[in-house]
Amino acid sequence: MNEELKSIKDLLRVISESSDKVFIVGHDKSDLDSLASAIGLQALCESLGKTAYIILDEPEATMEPIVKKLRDDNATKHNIIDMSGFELLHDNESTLIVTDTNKSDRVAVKDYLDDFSQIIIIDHHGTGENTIKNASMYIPQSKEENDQTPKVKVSSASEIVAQLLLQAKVECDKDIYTYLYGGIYLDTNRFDKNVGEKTHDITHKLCAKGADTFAVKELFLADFDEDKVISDLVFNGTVLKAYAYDAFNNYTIGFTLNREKPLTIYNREAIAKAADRMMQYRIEAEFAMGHIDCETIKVSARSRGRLDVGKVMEYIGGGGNSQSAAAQIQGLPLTTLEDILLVAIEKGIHIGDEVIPPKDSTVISAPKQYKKNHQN
Ligand SMILES: [Mn+2]
Repeated sequence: MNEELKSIKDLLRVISESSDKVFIVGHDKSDLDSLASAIGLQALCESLGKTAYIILDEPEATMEPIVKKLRDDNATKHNIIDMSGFELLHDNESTLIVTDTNKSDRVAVKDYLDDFSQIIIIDHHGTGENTIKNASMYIPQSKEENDQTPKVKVSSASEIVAQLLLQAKVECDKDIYTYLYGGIYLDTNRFDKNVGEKTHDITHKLCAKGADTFAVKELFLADFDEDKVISDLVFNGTVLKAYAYDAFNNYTIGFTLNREKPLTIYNREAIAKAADRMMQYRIEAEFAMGHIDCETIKVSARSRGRLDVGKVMEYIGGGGNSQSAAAQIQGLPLTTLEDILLVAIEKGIHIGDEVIPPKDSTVISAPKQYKKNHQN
């Protein structure tokens, strides 16, 4: 049976009364809210005389840069361990605190849930089928019964943990207030959504305690850098071509690649995001491509669905559906791949079930260099 905790006071009491050894875990694919709330909880547990460990078990390669930075800065200070550390340290007397999720399949310790003497869940997401059983839960519901307008009760796990630290009058490192502010900043999309009555009050108190709002903005600059790479690729490397199929159907297709430095290596995400970005514009379909290592080119294709990009990607050895598809090609220069795609489309593009060759094509927008080499 899950026991529902009604207030911050109840939650604080349950944590105070828990065992001397505590493990704290957030959700997989950790983010700033998940890890910041875990760090705050670790400090709270220590102030209550417990030994508390944070479990963060993610492959280095896919760990978010912000999470990696927080982990590296705090591994020793806040006992951040991975699953091998957990296996050495846990015993049947220990308590587990789950933060920022309530789902059993999203926690690193999913195979050990029966081994804890007690589980406490702190979350701001709705419960469901996979909600961890036999736990004490503090999950402020976002919607009252019979209430048509959902009221935001709490923005984030970080907001709850900030309330806990304030309630318990724990004096922390300023860094912790900064991280918690960052967790709220992330989950409210910079105070744009899910901001509840208490959220402003709590963030005000975090600032009064010394949260460095400037540092939080700095933490988020990593996103800006990634965005710039994508923007550069999109705005400097896109050719827009209009293909006329009949008097009424004129389809504009985007081809995006780094024409100036074709050998530039991108991460896969960046190419997919460039394709997604292009779909904000008035085009029918988009092909974004770039090297993901010296040998391999990745193509991400998107369409509104009228032009079947899945079929086009199959033609070059990839796959997907009519609206979203991809391919990886080896041993081919990037510009040759673009030419192959152009020929494939000139030969006839899949529109629904039919293959229809265009009657005419016009370059409607392109970098100067491209225009010089491809006069119509
Ligand atoms: Mn969250």
